[in-house]
Order: sequence, then C-alpha cells, then structure tokens
Amino acid sequence: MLRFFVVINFMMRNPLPIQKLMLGLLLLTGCATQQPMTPIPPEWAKTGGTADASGTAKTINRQATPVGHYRAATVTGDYAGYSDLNRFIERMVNEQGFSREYLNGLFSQAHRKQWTIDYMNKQAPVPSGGAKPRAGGWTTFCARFLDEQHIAKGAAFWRQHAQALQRASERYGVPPEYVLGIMGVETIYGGNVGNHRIIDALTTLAFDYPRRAEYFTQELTDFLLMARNEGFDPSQPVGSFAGAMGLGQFMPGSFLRWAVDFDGDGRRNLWDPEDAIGSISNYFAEHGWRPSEPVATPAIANSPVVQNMEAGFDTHYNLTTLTAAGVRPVQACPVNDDLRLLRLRAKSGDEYWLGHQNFYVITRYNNNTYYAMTVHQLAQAIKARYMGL
Ligand SMILES: [Ca+2]
Repeated sequence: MLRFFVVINFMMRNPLPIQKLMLGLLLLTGCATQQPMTPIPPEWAKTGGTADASGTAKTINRQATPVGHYRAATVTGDYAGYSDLNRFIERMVNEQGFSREYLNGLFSQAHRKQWTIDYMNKQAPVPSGGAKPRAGGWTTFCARFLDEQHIAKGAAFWRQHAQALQRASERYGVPPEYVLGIMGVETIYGGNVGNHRIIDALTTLAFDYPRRAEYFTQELTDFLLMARNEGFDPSQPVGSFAGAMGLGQFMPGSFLRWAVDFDGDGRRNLWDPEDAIGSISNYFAEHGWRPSEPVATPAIANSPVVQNMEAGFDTHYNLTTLTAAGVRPVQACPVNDDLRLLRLRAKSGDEYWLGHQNFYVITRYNNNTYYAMTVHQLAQAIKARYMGL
C-alpha cells in the first residue's frame, strides 16, 4: 500500500495536463470494479453544444451562454463566505465574461467533499531526489491491470470500434493498442469513469486544498469554459475525485487543448468512444509520438554497475554507454541514442528495459515509469489477443 501512496504523491508533485489521480484511487481501493458503472455517454452530453467538427481543438467562445438556471446574489451553502471563491468569481466575470449571479448560484450548490480533503492531506510529501521504488513493487502494480479482464475487454473494444481506431491510427500515427492501453488502465474502456461530480471535486480542491490550489483553480476555470463552450450544465458531469473525465480521464485543461470531435457530430465528448479515441491519439501525437517507432525494448543486465545506475523514464543514455555497463537488449534495438534505462522491481528480481521516445510520450499522460510500462504491456497483450496470436 505504501507504494500506492508514493505513486499518488509523485503524481501530485508533478502535475501533468492529464492528472492521473484516478489511477491512484483505483490503486488505493485495490479494485477498479468497486466503483459503480457510469452510462456512456451520459444524457447531459447529448444536447446542445457548439463544437466544430474539424477534429482539432478550438478556441473559447466567450459569447456562448452558460447552461443551467443558476442565479443568486451571493454564494450560499458549503462555500458561503469563501473569499478565495468570491475572488475567483470576480475574475471569471471580468476575464471570461460570465454572469456573477450565474456563478454565485452555481457555487451555492457545490459540495465540499471532506473525504477528498482528508485523503489528500493523508499523503505525506515525497522526499526529493527520487526515492528508489521498493523491491517487488512492479509486480504488485502491474497485476491490477495486466489481467484477463483488461485484455479481453480491450480486444472486444477494438473489434467494436475498429473503424475509428484505424482512422485515428492513420491520422495521428498512434497504433490502436496504445489508445486501448490508456483506456484500459484509466477506466476499463469506459466501464469505470468515476462517480464524483466534477464541480464538487474541483471546487473542493481549488479552495480547500491549499497545497495545490493554483493548479486546481486553473482546472476549475477550464472546466467552466469547457461547459460553456460545449453547452452542458457544469453541475452534471461526473468523473474522478480529482476532476478527470471520460474514457481517457482528461482533466479540463487537457480537454481544452487536446480533445477532438472525432465522430464529426459537432461536439467534443470525452464520454463518447470515438471522440475519446481521437482525443487520446491527438494527445500522443501532440506530445511527440513517432509513428512506426518502438516503445520499449527488453534488456538483460546482471552487472552490479547497472544496478547502481540511475534509472527511470527521464534518464538519457546511448546504447554504447549502456552496453559498456553490461546492458544487453534481447531484441534488436533500432535506436542508439536517447534511451531511458527502465528498472522494474519485480518480486522475482529487477527487470530492465530500454525506453524509447514513445515510452516517454506515454509518461506525458502520467509521469510514472510503472504506469507507462503497464500501458505498453497491456497494449501488447491486447494486440496479441485481437490478432489471435
Ligand atoms: Ca463528437
């Protein structure tokens, strides 16, 4: 369990455009299926909307009318008297053109989530300098995702959405199995997209969790812009306790920057499988995915020299250096430079891999070596099942 705390703390110290707190929650609960299923797409996503159908991110429409009959002179309820919230509302009025009465009314029905505050406060800061993962941690980590459920449902999802996955692969250069690897780890292909109201999650973390207030205040801003742009009531969507949404668990800031309308219905809908496929693919493409290049190459390394070398997704070695240290790729390694030495602390002993640029791109989704390797191995397992290998 300690490892899970380390993981989630690491994520909190290293906020990414897509915050993977959902993963931390799944790890903490120990079983992703403990959360109730959420329909896909939810009813709120089927009405209204102003998104273009170009398949690319679009600019904010300040002229759009926010959805929801909210109106109040002041904020009442859980957030009555919060001066930071009142200042936030003033900023949204002055900088983004929202109605003060609308936001007062909206936040009057937002709930302060004590469980989230307690949970976040329990997380002790991780020591700087990168504590070495504990022995056996990889085995425990990956076992929660590299199982029959994730593989079989991934292959089934591929069959069901083969056309969209193929189209995304051609457009963005990202193979279907890696899109599925993300969806599988994040939400079991939409089966577990979270049941926390986003407005409660982000309001709580923005105004009751000072350590990350700046980050979550920006996400709350982006969420209100997202809701107004896409024409949905901001009190309706549900997701992770940290505000991540849909099959790929995009945070609002990531939605604004990288989500696409991939089925051409005029809306960007993170709960729609096709839009989620396009959005994850676009996210990878925009973060430097190299089509036709490998993700990771397994290696053998038995020398004590390697055991003491710095490892992780953010290390940089060339093959000459690694070979001299006793690292031997067990497959052809088509790249000589900018290799990341990956150490997986399995129960049977440490395993070594060489991570390539595309491995690093996966860590842009979640700043964690074990996360990215889980996505890679799940992707390969899904592909083998789909291909009937
Ligand atoms: Ca769409």
